[in-house]
Amino acid sequence: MASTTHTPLDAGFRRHDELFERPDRETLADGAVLLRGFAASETPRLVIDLQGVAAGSPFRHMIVPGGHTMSVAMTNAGALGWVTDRSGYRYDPLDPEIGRPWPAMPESFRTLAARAAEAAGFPGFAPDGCLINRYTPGARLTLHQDRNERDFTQPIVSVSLGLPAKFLWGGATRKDKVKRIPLASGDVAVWGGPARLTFHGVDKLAEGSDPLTGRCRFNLTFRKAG
Ligand code: MD6
Ligand code: FE
Repeated sequence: MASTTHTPLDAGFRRHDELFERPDRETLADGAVLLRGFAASETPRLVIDLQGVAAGSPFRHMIVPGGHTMSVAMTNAGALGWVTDRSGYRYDPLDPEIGRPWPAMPESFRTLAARAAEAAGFPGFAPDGCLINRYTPGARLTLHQDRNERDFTQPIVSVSLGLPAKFLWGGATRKDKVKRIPLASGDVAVWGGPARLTFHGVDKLAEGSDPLTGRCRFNLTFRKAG
């Protein structure tokens, strides 16, 4: 007959499970989770579809309101694209470079974003925009909040493709201590709820070459912007 008595050994294992999370799911904060390798099997399809998007709306280095040119090149897919110029940040239904709507969001993007959000506890995520970032060695993204979206109840889903990066994960204010979290190709971060306005960024990309993307890291961030 099975015993429910906890021996010291059982207690030891249970304690281990509580202290060390599964390596494929790391909680960054309340509302923010890193799903390691969640998109790993889909990275070739995602990169092909991303190149299709960039064929319609090419990557470009946008200008921030202060006048500096970003080291990260960007484009967008879906109904609303995130843009910055001297006048500020906004979501725009048109690609200002070509005066036409952004390319449609690929089905592979949409379904991955919804699956990842659901796995993170945000069912029914229906993104209307995907910002695509392209980093080459030396490029970085300074600490910022994503707050141009209308509805902060909806999470952001972020997919890493290609070269690894160090994600900078801060707190609710710019002064909070910043953690450095390694991100690999196929990793997916989801954050929302109490973590939705966390300050974050990407450290200067190290030199390297990836079999899928070459000397490049791509990041897809899915948003419900409108
Ligand atoms: C990047 N990501 O990983 C930049 N923003 O290249 C972001 O700025 C970001 O990963 C909001 C939510 C998730 C992110
Ligand atoms: Fe961001």
